Amino acid sequence: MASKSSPAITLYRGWNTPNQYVWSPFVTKIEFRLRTSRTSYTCGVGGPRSGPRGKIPYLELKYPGSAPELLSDSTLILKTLCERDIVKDVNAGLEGGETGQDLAVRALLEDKLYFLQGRERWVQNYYTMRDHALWSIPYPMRVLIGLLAYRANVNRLYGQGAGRFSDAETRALIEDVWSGVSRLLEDSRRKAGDGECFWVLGGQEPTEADATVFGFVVSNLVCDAAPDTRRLLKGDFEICVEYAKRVHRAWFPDYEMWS
Ligand SMILES: N[C@@H](CCC(=O)N[C@@H](CS)C(=O)NCC(=O)O)C(=O)O
Repeated sequence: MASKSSPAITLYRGWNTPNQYVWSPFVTKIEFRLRTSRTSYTCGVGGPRSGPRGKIPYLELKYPGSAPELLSDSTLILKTLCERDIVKDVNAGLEGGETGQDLAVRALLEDKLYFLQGRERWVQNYYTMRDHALWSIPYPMRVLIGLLAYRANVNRLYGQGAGRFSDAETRALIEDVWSGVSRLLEDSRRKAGDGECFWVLGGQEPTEADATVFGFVVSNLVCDAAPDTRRLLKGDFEICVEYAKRVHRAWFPDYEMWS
């Protein structure tokens, strides 16, 4: 359904924490794209169970005079928003191998790192994760649902493969990912002016990969169930924190910054 009028947009983020980043990298990925396209939106609380695919983020589009439309999956949401000119198609101008590089960075974080870091959150820091993720479910029900979520996550990680590594192996693989991302960012910071944003592919404007990288860096900086990754980013991959800081100052000045 295409429309020339602008729809009202509500982004469902899973938590009732206005002006704060949430722990989901995929939510912040969408917020990054909306903000850097100067597209206004409001935040809704709705959690995974209310979303069309049982996940956050999901997004409601409401065109004047039409029924609300729900979109889900961050990549598919952005594809639809681009097709309808609601956000800029930032990858339209990529040349040669850049499209593949952009896709590779996104896949590395969304389809590999996400599972490796899932172990840190759902296994190593289970109680912190449970109480935050299941905040809307009162005790004692939260204990039961938490155990089901734990079991589901352990099975999912085992099936995907990330759950078959030792803690040390997982950590080394996580470090490899952040090291690769840092190399890209270091190259591009050299070209940026003092305090200016710099972008994953080194261009003048952000691309889709930036939404993902920003989402994942911030998610780890604000997530109390990811203390090792937070230490790793702050200690060994300072460039990632600097990258996020500059984006935060430019595009998220109304949000609380991580400590
Ligand atoms: N491919 C999805 C992934 C979204 C996702 O995994 N969201 C997580 C939070 S980070 C979620 O809702 N998990 C709840 C669940 O799996 O039950 C996207 O890009 O939107």
